[in-house]
Order: sequence, then C-alpha cells, then structure tokens
Amino acid sequence: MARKKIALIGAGMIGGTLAHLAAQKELGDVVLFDIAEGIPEGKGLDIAESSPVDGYDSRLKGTQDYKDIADADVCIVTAGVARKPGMSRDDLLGINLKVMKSVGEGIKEHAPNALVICITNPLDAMVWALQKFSGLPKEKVIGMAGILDSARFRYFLAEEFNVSVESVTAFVLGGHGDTMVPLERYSTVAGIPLPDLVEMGWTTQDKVDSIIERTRKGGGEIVALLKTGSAYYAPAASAIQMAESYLRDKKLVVPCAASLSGEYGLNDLYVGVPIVLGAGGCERIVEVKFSDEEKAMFDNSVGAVRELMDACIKLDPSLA
Ligand code: A3D
Repeated sequence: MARKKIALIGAGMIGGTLAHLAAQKELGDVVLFDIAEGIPEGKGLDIAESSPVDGYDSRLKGTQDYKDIADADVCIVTAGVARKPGMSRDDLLGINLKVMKSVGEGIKEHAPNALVICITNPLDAMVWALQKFSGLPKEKVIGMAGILDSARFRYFLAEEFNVSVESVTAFVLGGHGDTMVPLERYSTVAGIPLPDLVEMGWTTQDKVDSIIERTRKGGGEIVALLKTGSAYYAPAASAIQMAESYLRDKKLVVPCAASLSGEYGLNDLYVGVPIVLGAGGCERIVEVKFSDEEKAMFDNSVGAVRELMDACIKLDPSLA
C-alpha cells in the first residue's frame, strides 16, 4: 500500500512540530507548504536528517507551490499569524481571513479529497470560512481546539490529584476562546466525575474553579511566557491525534470544531462539540445533555463565535 500524504499548510512553529510528529509516527510522507521561502525546505530537510537516527521512513518536502500538495490525504492548516502578548485571538481575524481564502482555493484545486484540519485562529470562524472557501464537504473540514483545551484541563487536574494524566478524562466544548465551556460533570478520574471527587474530599470546589479559569486562559498563559508567539507543542500533538484517528479509522470520540446542521439547535456554524472521528471525517456529532447553567455557558460561547462570523461576513460578503 502506498504511503499516505500529509500536507501542512503553514510551516511555522506548529507546522514544523506537526511535520516532526507526523514523520516520527510514520503517518505518511509530509509536504510543508509556506509562502516564506526556505523555511519549509529547511525544516523538512532538518527533520529528514533526523530520520536515520530515530529510524523512521517518511519523506519530507518543503515548497511554495500548491501543486506539491496534490492528492494529499490530510491537510493541516496553520497558515496565518499567531498571537503576540496583548493580542486576543480575535485581533488576528482580518489577516487570517485573507489567508484562509488563498488556502481554501489551493486545497480545493489540488487536494479536494483530503480531510482538512484547521488550527489557525480565531479557530471557529476560520474553520467555518475555510470550509466555505474550499467548498469541501462539511464532514471533511474540522477544527482543532477542543482536544487541546481538554488536554490542558486534564493536565491541571492530574497535577492537582497527583494521578496519571491518562486516568483523567475531561470535556471542554464551545468556541475556542475565553468563553470555552469546561464541563465538570463529564470530566473524570477513572470514570469518577469531578463533582463526586469534590464530595470525596479529593479537592475543593474553589480549586476546581481556579483550574477551570486557568484552562480558559491556558493559551494566554503560554503567550505571556513565550513573548514571541503562541503554544505549539500541545496544539501540534492534538492535531496529530485527529489526523491519526482519521487515517487509521480509529473513531476516537474527541471534542473538535464541527459544522452543525441542526444539532444543539444550531445551523451553519462551527463550534466545539464531541464528534466521532473516523475514515469518513466527522462521522457523528454527539449531542450532550446540558444542565441549565451549562446551556447558558454554551449559548454565550456560540454568541461569541457568531460575532466573529459576522465580522468575517463584513470583511468578505461572499461568506454570507
Ligand atoms: P507561526 O509560527 O507564525 O506560523 C504561521 C506560518 O504561516 C508562517 O510560517 C507564515 O509564513 C505562514 N503563512 C502566512 N500566510 C500564509 C499563506 N497565505 N499561505 C501559507 N502560509 C502562510 O504561527 P504558529 O505556527 O505558532 O500558529 C499558527 C496559527 O495557529 C495561528 O493563527 C495561531 O493563533 C493558531 N493557534 C491555534 C491554536 C488552537 O488551539 C486553535 C493553538 C495555538 C495556535
């Protein structure tokens, strides 16, 4: 069987990390595409030169030509600009919307059968625009945010309980931003929900509340530390898990930004919800029952996503 092909659109901090992980895991051959000359070629060659040491067989190629992504099985999009201290994800909208247009057209022409995973911020609005610009089926265009936000929540909880990160499951839904919705009832240690753990004296509600607040601001915490850009190791690992679930038809149930068509009472909108991610792309959207308080948080988050979509439509009326 021929190797799969992974196209990375954007070869910056996340793109380079994605290339390294995809090659190490032998997910397929990797094409790094970027408008910056030399960067994708240099990163591709550097990673390829580590392959004899690490013992993996993936070919890597850097390029500025969309023709090289031809017939990719997966395209992971990080093209655009990242946050610097003092910037919100929404500040990126104007620049990155234009980037989504050119990327969408490139994918449409050269890799129309790919699964497209968008990472570029502001995530929910950008993946929505990318689907429209590319014209690919909605189930084949999804956004990475929920796995990362949930991973941050899981990591902080595992630290608090002094247990393995693998024993902690967590659920963060809604838009990727300060309005994201971490769900306590669906977050567990070995199946025991967080509210029960509070009752059992493992932690206090105050601690849980501060962990939720830290999770909401998790991206900003890294931006403030790095000063020159935003997180890239954990975002790349999260997107690679999505690519792997698709390529190996694992059907992981993971929170992703997915296009809703009636689920949660919403239409023509991307927001973070649990999905079954398999060979068909987004194969199923899981509709979680919300409490009144959770529903209010989710609605608030959806409102924030809609505002960003409206801002996109103002800039590019073809999206309406
Ligand atoms: P960075 O290292 O700046 O890489 C972006 C790359 O995109 C650069 O190499 C640019 O040259 C390239 N680029 C710009 N315009 C184009 C274009 N038209 N076509 C192709 N390439 C282009 O950023 P990064 O890798 O750190 O972050 C990439 C994006 O991911 C940013 O928008 C971040 O805000 C976003 N991000 C999202 C999350 C989520 O959880 C959703 C987390 C972290 C970062």
